[in-house]
Amino acid sequence: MIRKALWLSATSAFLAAFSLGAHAEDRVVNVFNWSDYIDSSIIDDFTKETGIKVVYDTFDSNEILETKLLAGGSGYDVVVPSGNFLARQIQANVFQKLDKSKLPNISNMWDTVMERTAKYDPGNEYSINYMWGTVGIGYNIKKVQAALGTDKIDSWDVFFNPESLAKLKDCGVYVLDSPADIIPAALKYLGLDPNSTSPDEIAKAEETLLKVRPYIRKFHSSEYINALANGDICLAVGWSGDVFQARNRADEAKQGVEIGYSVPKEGAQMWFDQMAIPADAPHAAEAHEFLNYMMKPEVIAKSSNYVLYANGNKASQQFIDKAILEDPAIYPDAATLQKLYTVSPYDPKTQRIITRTWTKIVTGQ
Ligand code: N2P
Repeated sequence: MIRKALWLSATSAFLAAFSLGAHAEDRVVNVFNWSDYIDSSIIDDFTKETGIKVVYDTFDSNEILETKLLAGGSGYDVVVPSGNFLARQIQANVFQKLDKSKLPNISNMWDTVMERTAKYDPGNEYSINYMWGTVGIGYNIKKVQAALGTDKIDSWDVFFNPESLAKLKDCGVYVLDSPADIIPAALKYLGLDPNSTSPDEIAKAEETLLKVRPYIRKFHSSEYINALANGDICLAVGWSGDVFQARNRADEAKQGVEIGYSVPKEGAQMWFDQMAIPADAPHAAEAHEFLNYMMKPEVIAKSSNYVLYANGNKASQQFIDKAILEDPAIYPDAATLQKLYTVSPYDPKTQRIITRTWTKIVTGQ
Protein backbone atom coordinates (compact mmCIF):
# COMPACT_ATOMS: atom_id res chain seq x y z
CA MET A 1 0.00 0.00 0.00
CA ILE A 2 2.71 2.45 1.01
CA ARG A 3 4.80 1.39 -1.92
CA LYS A 4 1.87 2.01 -4.25
CA ALA A 5 1.26 5.46 -2.78
CA LEU A 6 4.91 6.31 -3.17
CA TRP A 7 4.86 5.13 -6.73
CA LEU A 8 1.79 7.18 -7.42
CA SER A 9 3.25 10.34 -5.98
CA ALA A 10 6.47 9.79 -7.89
CA THR A 11 4.43 9.33 -11.04
CA SER A 12 2.41 12.45 -10.48
CA ALA A 13 5.57 14.44 -9.69
CA PHE A 14 7.02 13.15 -12.93
CA LEU A 15 3.84 13.99 -14.83
CA ALA A 16 3.72 17.45 -13.31
CA ALA A 17 7.34 18.10 -14.22
CA PHE A 18 6.78 16.74 -17.67
CA SER A 19 3.69 18.78 -18.36
CA LEU A 20 5.43 21.89 -17.04
CA GLY A 21 8.26 21.24 -19.46
CA ALA A 22 5.83 20.52 -22.25
CA HIS A 23 3.97 23.69 -21.41
CA ALA A 24 7.11 25.81 -21.68
CA GLU A 25 7.97 24.23 -25.03
CA ASP A 26 4.40 24.49 -26.14
CA ARG A 27 4.20 28.25 -26.32
CA VAL A 28 2.90 28.81 -29.81
CA VAL A 29 1.27 31.56 -31.82
CA ASN A 30 -0.66 30.74 -35.00
CA VAL A 31 -0.35 33.63 -37.44
CA PHE A 32 -2.40 33.97 -40.63
CA ASN A 33 -1.05 36.80 -42.79
CA TRP A 34 -1.01 37.83 -46.44
CA SER A 35 1.54 36.18 -48.71
CA ASP A 36 4.75 38.10 -49.53
CA TYR A 37 4.16 40.27 -46.49
CA ILE A 38 7.05 39.72 -44.07
CA ASP A 39 10.80 39.32 -43.86
CA SER A 40 10.90 35.79 -42.44
CA SER A 41 13.92 36.60 -40.25
CA ILE A 42 11.46 38.57 -38.10
CA ILE A 43 9.65 35.33 -37.23
CA ASP A 44 12.93 33.61 -36.32
CA ASP A 45 14.03 36.57 -34.18
CA PHE A 46 10.68 36.60 -32.36
CA THR A 47 11.04 32.92 -31.47
CA LYS A 48 14.65 33.42 -30.34
CA GLU A 49 13.67 36.33 -28.15
CA THR A 50 10.48 34.95 -26.60
CA GLY A 51 10.69 31.16 -26.96
CA ILE A 52 7.29 31.29 -28.67
CA LYS A 53 7.07 29.16 -31.78
CA VAL A 54 5.30 30.76 -34.74
CA VAL A 55 3.11 28.67 -37.01
CA TYR A 56 2.88 30.99 -40.00
CA ASP A 57 0.30 30.49 -42.70
CA THR A 58 -0.64 32.78 -45.61
CA PHE A 59 -3.60 33.85 -47.75
CA ASP A 60 -4.08 36.32 -50.59
CA SER A 61 -7.75 37.20 -50.27
CA ASN A 62 -9.88 38.92 -47.65
CA GLU A 63 -12.79 36.69 -48.66
CA ILE A 64 -10.82 33.53 -47.79
CA LEU A 65 -9.83 34.96 -44.42
CA GLU A 66 -13.39 36.10 -43.73
CA THR A 67 -14.89 32.70 -44.50
CA LYS A 68 -12.57 31.10 -41.94
CA LEU A 69 -13.22 33.75 -39.31
CA LEU A 70 -17.00 33.63 -39.65
CA ALA A 71 -17.00 29.83 -39.43
CA GLY A 72 -15.16 30.12 -36.08
CA GLY A 73 -12.61 27.74 -34.60
CA SER A 74 -10.00 28.75 -37.16
CA GLY A 75 -7.26 28.11 -34.59
CA TYR A 76 -5.56 31.37 -35.58
CA ASP A 77 -4.23 33.74 -32.93
CA VAL A 78 -3.29 36.66 -35.17
CA VAL A 79 -4.98 37.54 -38.46
CA VAL A 80 -4.58 40.54 -40.77
CA PRO A 81 -7.81 41.62 -42.52
CA SER A 82 -8.04 44.89 -44.44
CA GLY A 83 -9.95 47.68 -42.69
CA ASN A 84 -13.16 47.43 -44.73
CA PHE A 85 -13.43 43.70 -43.92
CA LEU A 86 -12.28 44.12 -40.33
CA ALA A 87 -15.12 46.59 -39.69
CA ARG A 88 -17.88 44.12 -40.39
CA GLN A 89 -15.98 41.28 -38.72
CA ILE A 90 -15.89 43.38 -35.54
CA GLN A 91 -19.68 43.73 -35.88
CA ALA A 92 -19.93 39.94 -36.17
CA ASN A 93 -18.02 39.54 -32.86
CA VAL A 94 -15.14 37.76 -34.55
CA PHE A 95 -12.42 39.49 -32.52
CA GLN A 96 -11.47 40.10 -28.91
CA LYS A 97 -10.68 43.55 -27.57
CA LEU A 98 -6.95 44.06 -27.32
CA ASP A 99 -5.50 44.19 -23.81
CA LYS A 100 -3.54 47.42 -24.20
CA SER A 101 -1.74 46.83 -20.88
CA LYS A 102 0.10 44.04 -22.72
CA LEU A 103 0.95 46.30 -25.66
CA PRO A 104 3.27 49.03 -24.33
CA ASN A 105 4.81 49.49 -27.78
CA ILE A 106 1.55 51.00 -28.96
CA SER A 107 3.16 54.31 -28.01
CA ASN A 108 5.23 53.96 -31.21
CA MET A 109 2.17 54.04 -33.45
CA TRP A 110 1.39 56.91 -35.78
CA ASP A 111 -1.62 59.05 -34.89
CA THR A 112 -2.25 60.01 -38.53
CA VAL A 113 -2.73 56.36 -39.46
CA MET A 114 -4.68 55.56 -36.30
CA GLU A 115 -7.14 58.33 -37.11
CA ARG A 116 -7.77 56.69 -40.46
CA THR A 117 -8.04 53.14 -39.15
CA ALA A 118 -10.49 54.34 -36.49
CA LYS A 119 -12.96 54.63 -39.35
CA TYR A 120 -12.99 50.82 -39.45
CA ASP A 121 -12.22 50.09 -35.80
CA PRO A 122 -13.54 52.96 -33.65
CA GLY A 123 -11.02 53.76 -30.94
CA ASN A 124 -8.66 51.17 -32.45
CA GLU A 125 -9.86 48.78 -29.78
CA TYR A 126 -9.51 45.58 -31.78
CA SER A 127 -6.64 46.10 -34.16
CA ILE A 128 -3.18 47.46 -34.85
CA ASN A 129 -2.06 48.62 -38.26
CA TYR A 130 0.45 46.30 -39.92
CA MET A 131 0.95 47.87 -43.37
CA TRP A 132 -0.97 50.15 -45.69
CA GLY A 133 -0.72 50.85 -49.38
CA THR A 134 -2.57 51.48 -52.61
CA VAL A 135 -4.21 49.67 -55.53
CA GLY A 136 -2.59 50.77 -58.77
CA ILE A 137 -1.02 49.64 -62.02
CA GLY A 138 2.19 47.63 -62.20
CA TYR A 139 3.73 47.37 -65.64
CA ASN A 140 6.65 46.21 -67.71
CA ILE A 141 8.12 49.49 -68.95
CA LYS A 142 9.67 48.18 -72.20
CA LYS A 143 6.76 45.95 -73.20
CA VAL A 144 4.22 48.69 -72.58
CA GLN A 145 6.37 51.10 -74.59
CA ALA A 146 6.48 48.61 -77.46
CA ALA A 147 2.73 47.94 -77.39
CA LEU A 148 1.41 51.44 -76.75
CA GLY A 149 4.19 53.71 -77.98
CA THR A 150 4.56 55.27 -74.53
CA ASP A 151 5.77 54.11 -71.16
CA LYS A 152 4.05 56.91 -69.31
CA ILE A 153 1.12 55.39 -67.48
CA ASP A 154 -0.74 57.87 -65.35
CA SER A 155 -4.37 56.96 -65.94
CA TRP A 156 -6.76 54.05 -65.41
CA ASP A 157 -7.57 54.50 -69.10
CA VAL A 158 -4.73 52.16 -70.03
CA PHE A 159 -6.67 49.39 -68.32
CA PHE A 160 -10.35 50.31 -68.57
CA ASN A 161 -10.29 51.50 -72.18
CA PRO A 162 -10.84 48.35 -74.29
CA GLU A 163 -8.85 49.75 -77.24
CA SER A 164 -5.83 50.23 -75.03
CA LEU A 165 -6.07 46.95 -73.15
CA ALA A 166 -6.55 45.02 -76.39
CA LYS A 167 -3.03 46.07 -77.34
CA LEU A 168 -1.68 44.53 -74.15
CA LYS A 169 -3.59 41.27 -74.41
CA ASP A 170 -0.81 39.27 -76.01
CA CYS A 171 1.91 40.37 -73.63
CA GLY A 172 -0.35 39.54 -70.71
CA VAL A 173 -2.62 41.26 -68.21
CA TYR A 174 -3.32 40.07 -64.66
CA VAL A 175 -5.88 41.58 -62.29
CA LEU A 176 -6.39 41.17 -58.55
CA ASP A 177 -9.08 38.60 -57.81
CA SER A 178 -10.57 41.07 -55.39
CA PRO A 179 -13.96 42.70 -56.06
CA ALA A 180 -13.57 45.22 -53.22
CA ASP A 181 -10.40 46.51 -54.91
CA ILE A 182 -11.38 46.40 -58.58
CA ILE A 183 -15.05 47.48 -58.60
CA PRO A 184 -14.30 50.73 -56.70
CA ALA A 185 -11.50 51.43 -59.22
CA ALA A 186 -13.95 50.99 -62.12
CA LEU A 187 -16.45 53.33 -60.42
CA LYS A 188 -13.73 55.91 -59.87
CA TYR A 189 -12.65 55.66 -63.52
CA LEU A 190 -16.27 56.32 -64.52
CA GLY A 191 -16.32 59.44 -62.34
CA LEU A 192 -18.69 57.76 -59.86
CA ASP A 193 -18.36 57.33 -56.11
CA PRO A 194 -16.04 54.34 -55.49
CA ASN A 195 -18.22 53.58 -52.46
CA SER A 196 -21.42 53.58 -54.44
CA THR A 197 -24.04 51.06 -53.31
CA SER A 198 -26.37 51.90 -56.19
CA PRO A 199 -27.17 48.74 -58.17
CA ASP A 200 -27.31 50.83 -61.37
CA GLU A 201 -23.88 52.26 -60.81
CA ILE A 202 -22.41 48.89 -59.88
CA ALA A 203 -23.95 47.61 -63.14
CA LYS A 204 -22.06 50.35 -65.00
CA ALA A 205 -18.81 49.20 -63.38
CA GLU A 206 -19.67 45.64 -64.42
CA GLU A 207 -20.29 46.70 -68.00
CA THR A 208 -16.95 48.53 -68.08
CA LEU A 209 -15.11 45.49 -66.74
CA LEU A 210 -16.89 43.08 -69.09
CA LYS A 211 -15.68 45.16 -72.05
CA VAL A 212 -12.04 44.63 -71.07
CA ARG A 213 -12.56 41.08 -69.82
CA PRO A 214 -11.47 39.47 -73.15
CA TYR A 215 -8.02 41.01 -72.73
CA ILE A 216 -7.40 39.79 -69.16
CA ARG A 217 -5.37 36.61 -68.89
CA LYS A 218 -5.87 35.92 -65.21
CA PHE A 219 -7.55 37.07 -62.01
CA HIS A 220 -5.16 36.28 -59.19
CA SER A 221 -3.94 38.19 -56.16
CA SER A 222 -0.36 37.01 -55.67
CA GLU A 223 1.02 35.37 -58.83
CA TYR A 224 1.49 38.73 -60.52
CA ILE A 225 4.63 39.43 -58.49
CA ASN A 226 6.66 36.75 -60.23
CA ALA A 227 4.77 37.09 -63.50
CA LEU A 228 5.80 40.77 -63.69
CA ALA A 229 9.34 40.07 -62.48
CA ASN A 230 9.89 37.31 -65.05
CA GLY A 231 8.54 39.38 -67.92
CA ASP A 232 5.63 36.94 -68.42
CA ILE A 233 3.06 39.73 -68.33
CA CYS A 234 3.15 43.40 -69.18
CA LEU A 235 0.48 44.78 -66.85
CA ALA A 236 -1.07 43.95 -63.50
CA VAL A 237 -3.66 45.79 -61.49
CA GLY A 238 -2.18 45.10 -58.10
CA TRP A 239 -1.04 46.29 -54.70
CA SER A 240 1.78 48.82 -54.48
CA GLY A 241 4.36 46.92 -52.42
CA ASP A 242 3.82 43.72 -54.40
CA VAL A 243 4.67 45.59 -57.59
CA PHE A 244 7.77 47.03 -55.93
CA GLN A 245 8.78 43.52 -54.84
CA ALA A 246 8.36 42.48 -58.49
CA ARG A 247 10.62 45.38 -59.49
CA ASN A 248 13.28 44.25 -57.01
CA ARG A 249 13.05 40.61 -58.09
CA ALA A 250 13.43 41.73 -61.72
CA ASP A 251 16.48 43.84 -60.80
CA GLU A 252 18.05 40.89 -59.00
CA ALA A 253 17.43 38.54 -61.94
CA LYS A 254 19.27 40.97 -64.27
CA GLN A 255 17.29 39.92 -67.34
CA GLY A 256 16.57 43.48 -68.37
CA VAL A 257 12.99 43.52 -67.07
CA GLU A 258 12.05 46.96 -65.73
CA ILE A 259 8.91 47.41 -63.68
CA GLY A 260 6.98 50.62 -63.03
CA TYR A 261 4.08 51.41 -60.68
CA SER A 262 1.43 54.03 -61.27
CA VAL A 263 -1.04 55.63 -58.89
CA PRO A 264 -3.55 56.73 -61.55
CA LYS A 265 -4.52 60.40 -61.63
CA GLU A 266 -8.27 59.67 -61.44
CA GLY A 267 -7.67 58.27 -57.97
CA ALA A 268 -6.52 55.08 -56.30
CA GLN A 269 -7.64 53.19 -53.25
CA MET A 270 -5.66 53.47 -50.05
CA TRP A 271 -6.14 50.45 -47.78
CA PHE A 272 -5.03 49.46 -44.28
CA ASP A 273 -4.25 45.90 -43.18
CA GLN A 274 -4.89 45.42 -39.47
CA MET A 275 -3.55 42.83 -37.03
CA ALA A 276 -6.30 41.43 -34.81
CA ILE A 277 -6.87 38.52 -32.41
CA PRO A 278 -9.89 36.23 -32.98
CA ALA A 279 -12.28 35.95 -30.03
CA ASP A 280 -11.59 32.21 -29.85
CA ALA A 281 -7.81 32.42 -30.32
CA PRO A 282 -6.23 29.49 -28.47
CA HIS A 283 -3.12 31.51 -27.55
CA ALA A 284 -4.27 35.04 -26.82
CA ALA A 285 -1.35 35.81 -24.46
CA GLU A 286 1.18 34.82 -27.12
CA ALA A 287 -0.79 36.78 -29.72
CA HIS A 288 -0.41 39.91 -27.59
CA GLU A 289 3.34 39.26 -27.30
CA PHE A 290 3.54 38.90 -31.07
CA LEU A 291 1.64 42.14 -31.67
CA ASN A 292 3.80 43.99 -29.18
CA TYR A 293 6.94 42.64 -30.85
CA MET A 294 5.69 43.76 -34.27
CA MET A 295 5.32 47.28 -32.90
CA LYS A 296 9.04 47.54 -32.07
CA PRO A 297 10.33 50.28 -34.37
CA GLU A 298 13.33 48.26 -35.67
CA VAL A 299 11.19 45.18 -36.28
CA ILE A 300 8.38 46.78 -38.26
CA ALA A 301 10.92 48.92 -40.15
CA LYS A 302 12.68 45.71 -41.20
CA SER A 303 9.36 44.43 -42.50
CA SER A 304 8.62 47.60 -44.49
CA ASN A 305 12.16 47.58 -45.91
CA TYR A 306 11.50 44.08 -47.20
CA VAL A 307 7.86 44.15 -48.33
CA LEU A 308 8.00 47.75 -49.59
CA TYR A 309 4.78 48.87 -47.94
CA ALA A 310 4.41 51.78 -45.55
CA ASN A 311 3.53 50.90 -41.96
CA GLY A 312 1.56 52.70 -39.26
CA ASN A 313 4.46 53.00 -36.81
CA LYS A 314 5.84 56.51 -36.53
CA ALA A 315 8.89 55.56 -34.45
CA SER A 316 9.97 53.04 -37.11
CA GLN A 317 10.58 55.74 -39.71
CA GLN A 318 14.12 56.45 -38.57
CA PHE A 319 14.96 52.81 -39.46
CA ILE A 320 13.29 52.75 -42.86
CA ASP A 321 15.48 52.96 -45.95
CA LYS A 322 15.58 56.53 -47.17
CA ALA A 323 14.59 55.52 -50.70
CA ILE A 324 11.41 53.93 -49.34
CA LEU A 325 10.50 56.70 -46.91
CA GLU A 326 10.99 59.30 -49.62
CA ASP A 327 9.13 57.41 -52.35
CA PRO A 328 5.72 59.11 -52.63
CA ALA A 329 4.26 55.91 -54.09
CA ILE A 330 5.02 54.22 -50.74
CA TYR A 331 4.86 57.06 -48.20
CA PRO A 332 2.55 59.43 -50.10
CA ASP A 333 3.31 63.14 -50.16
CA ALA A 334 0.49 65.68 -50.03
CA ALA A 335 -0.01 65.62 -53.83
CA THR A 336 -0.32 61.82 -53.91
CA LEU A 337 -2.59 61.76 -50.85
CA GLN A 338 -4.97 64.03 -52.75
CA LYS A 339 -5.49 61.23 -55.27
CA LEU A 340 -6.22 58.52 -52.71
CA TYR A 341 -9.63 57.40 -51.50
CA THR A 342 -10.68 54.83 -48.92
CA VAL A 343 -13.51 52.32 -49.14
CA SER A 344 -16.23 51.47 -46.64
CA PRO A 345 -17.47 47.98 -45.80
CA TYR A 346 -20.33 46.76 -48.00
CA ASP A 347 -23.69 46.25 -46.32
CA PRO A 348 -25.05 42.68 -46.76
CA LYS A 349 -27.33 43.61 -49.67
CA THR A 350 -24.60 45.40 -51.61
CA GLN A 351 -22.17 42.58 -50.82
CA ARG A 352 -24.52 40.11 -52.52
CA ILE A 353 -24.65 42.33 -55.61
CA ILE A 354 -20.86 42.72 -55.61
CA THR A 355 -20.31 38.95 -55.27
CA ARG A 356 -22.71 38.20 -58.13
CA THR A 357 -21.17 40.92 -60.27
CA TRP A 358 -17.67 39.64 -59.64
CA THR A 359 -18.57 36.08 -60.63
CA LYS A 360 -19.90 37.41 -63.93
CA ILE A 361 -16.75 39.42 -64.54
CA VAL A 362 -14.30 36.63 -63.69
CA THR A 363 -16.20 34.01 -65.73
CA GLY A 364 -16.73 36.58 -68.49
CA GLN A 365 -20.47 36.09 -68.85
C1 N2P B 1 0.58 41.39 -49.64
C2 N2P B 1 -0.60 42.08 -50.17
C3 N2P B 1 -1.36 42.74 -49.10
C4 N2P B 1 -2.15 43.84 -49.58
N1 N2P B 1 1.15 40.58 -50.62
C5 N2P B 1 -3.60 43.60 -49.57
N2 N2P B 1 -4.27 44.10 -48.49
